[in-house]
Amino acid sequence: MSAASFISTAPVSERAVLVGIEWRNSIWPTERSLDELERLVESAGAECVGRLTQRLDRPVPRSFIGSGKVEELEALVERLDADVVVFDDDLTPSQQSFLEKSVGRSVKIIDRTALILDIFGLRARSREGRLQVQLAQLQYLLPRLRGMWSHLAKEQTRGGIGSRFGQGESQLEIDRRLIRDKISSLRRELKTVERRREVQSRSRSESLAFRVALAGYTNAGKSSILNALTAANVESADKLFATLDPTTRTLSLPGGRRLTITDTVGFIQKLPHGLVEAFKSTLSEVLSADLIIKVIDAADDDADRHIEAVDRVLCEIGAGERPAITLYNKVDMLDSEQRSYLQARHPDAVLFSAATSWGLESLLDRLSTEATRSDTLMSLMIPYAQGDLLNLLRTYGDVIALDYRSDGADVVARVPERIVGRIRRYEVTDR
Ligand SMILES: Nc1nc2c(ncn2[C@@H]2O[C@H](COP(=O)(O)OP(=O)(O)OP(=O)(O)O)[C@@H](O)[C@H]2O)c(=O)[nH]1
Ligand SMILES: [Mg+2]
Repeated sequence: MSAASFISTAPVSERAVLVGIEWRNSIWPTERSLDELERLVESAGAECVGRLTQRLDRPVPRSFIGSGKVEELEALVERLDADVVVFDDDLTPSQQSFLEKSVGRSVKIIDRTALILDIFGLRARSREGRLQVQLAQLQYLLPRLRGMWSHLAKEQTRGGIGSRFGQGESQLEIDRRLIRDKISSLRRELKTVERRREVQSRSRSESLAFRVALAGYTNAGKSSILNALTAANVESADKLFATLDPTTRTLSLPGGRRLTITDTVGFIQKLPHGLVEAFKSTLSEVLSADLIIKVIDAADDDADRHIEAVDRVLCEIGAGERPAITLYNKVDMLDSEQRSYLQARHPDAVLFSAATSWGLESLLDRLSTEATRSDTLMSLMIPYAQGDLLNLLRTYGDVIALDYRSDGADVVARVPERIVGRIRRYEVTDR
């Protein structure tokens, strides 16, 4: 039997056609944007079979693309036997339903936002993450119900058996009401979960460790960095939005000082606003960090645009002014000349490779500089009965000199801001 005669049992993946617009003043080349859209489609488990682009000044109100392009799309979908068409820009509900009718053949018409919501739905694991995604999905769906129920509405105006059910309230209205109810109940549930998170996060912010958050473009290697620095064992994968839920781990710097590091959901160009809104509480980990590490994929040609997108989202969540450093990851993919060029262009950035740990020492050095920036140098006399304070200094600060005297430990230490208050009464000022 030849290999070709085996029947594959793998699920057949959906076949997608991508549609992108070359906007007149766009700074991002359409093909690049479509490359990213293709990766999103693959991350959702589908396959790209074709692309269509059009140069436009602004969207056509009724159909988004011109009527000639709609016909072209119809023909392309037919020829390629596609199941779904993905627009790289947001469609209004009426454009979506118009296109769905025009293209016909029960082909789904979706946009980048719907695709991202779908991927988030596939990835959400924690209860909070699932609630956040469900909420964003239903909010997206609500104004789009008309298209889905238009055939039923038609039945009702025609009259006859079945059309009299639910008099005074069309199926569409019933469904809208059900969805609104569901949205309210999700909001309530989310509030409860968020309150619990606030308690946890407050206890973390009261924790004495310096808190670092990894933020950055999706697939830049945030989870890999967490794994390289700590034995976190977080899933890292070559797909977009592999991580949704935040993970926090502790890291001890070479001098012994303890930090916490949090890995979070990635950002992307044209990230749906509703999703940023929905994930605000997850992203609050970034907002409350003492230091944000902005992770950039150094091997990506679009690195500069990624930085812009990351800065935009950080501003949107109110973290634009937080202390931050930039880390170029994946420098194992660059040769030494490219590395030198990158470092010369961004003298303040850290170069690192999570894959090979290249640059680990300078990353740890930099973290140490940042973590000790607000330290106070103190001379202390700590009574032996307060031995735990000495441990506290060793774990969260740096003990520089230690002399055991008869009346206690004579210590010189660099003390982090949040510990100074606890230790001040043992300070010796007359030396
Ligand atoms: N060559 C190379 N590949 C890397 C490096 N760091 C990460 N990768 C790869 O890049 C891909 C994405 O890594 P992740 O750590 O999942 O990226 P992430 O930023 O957490 O991505 P999301 O969670 O999807 O936002 C994976 O295939 C990693 O193996 C690196 O330093 N060098
Ligand atoms: Mg990740």
